Amino acid sequence: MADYSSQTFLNEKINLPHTNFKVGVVTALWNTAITGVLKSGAVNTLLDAGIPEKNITIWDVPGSYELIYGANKLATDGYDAVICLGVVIQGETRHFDFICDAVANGIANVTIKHNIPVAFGLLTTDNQEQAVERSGGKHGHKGEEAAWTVLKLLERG
Ligand code: RBF
Repeated sequence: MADYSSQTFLNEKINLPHTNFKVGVVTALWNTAITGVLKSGAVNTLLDAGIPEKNITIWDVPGSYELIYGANKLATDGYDAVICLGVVIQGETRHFDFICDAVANGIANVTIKHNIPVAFGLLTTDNQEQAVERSGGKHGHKGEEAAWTVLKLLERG
């Protein structure tokens, strides 16, 4: 039976028209042990694609909710793409839903308003284990995948 869970396209090589793109990597500090891994994966993927280090801005914001501000600020400052990374873990209260909804909608607004790729690299999990599995574990590396996503869109120039 076909394995519909494996996103093999993520291994496709990216051929950028040039490597002058300025890319922002905005990372939330909450659950920093995991968001740090997402960030390293994203930055390494950009470097592997030929984006020079000087063109990559790394900005750590307090929580995932602030990813919206970070992305909007960098987009306003003329960045070609922004990668947003965060981990929201389900707690006992309804904050999880409010934060996840706000970030999803906020980032969507930034990508539409500024017409640049903005990656939604937000893990929204029931527990820490699920987040670990998605940051280089058995469910892939969502930091690398978020970077691949913006590169794939920048490929068009
Ligand atoms: N930020 C995250 O990135 N991940 C979380 O799991 C998370 N949980 C939160 C739970 C509560 C109850 C609150 C008040 C905030 C949480 N935040 C979390 C922080 C949030 O993204 C934001 O930084 C703050 O609400 C300040 O605007």
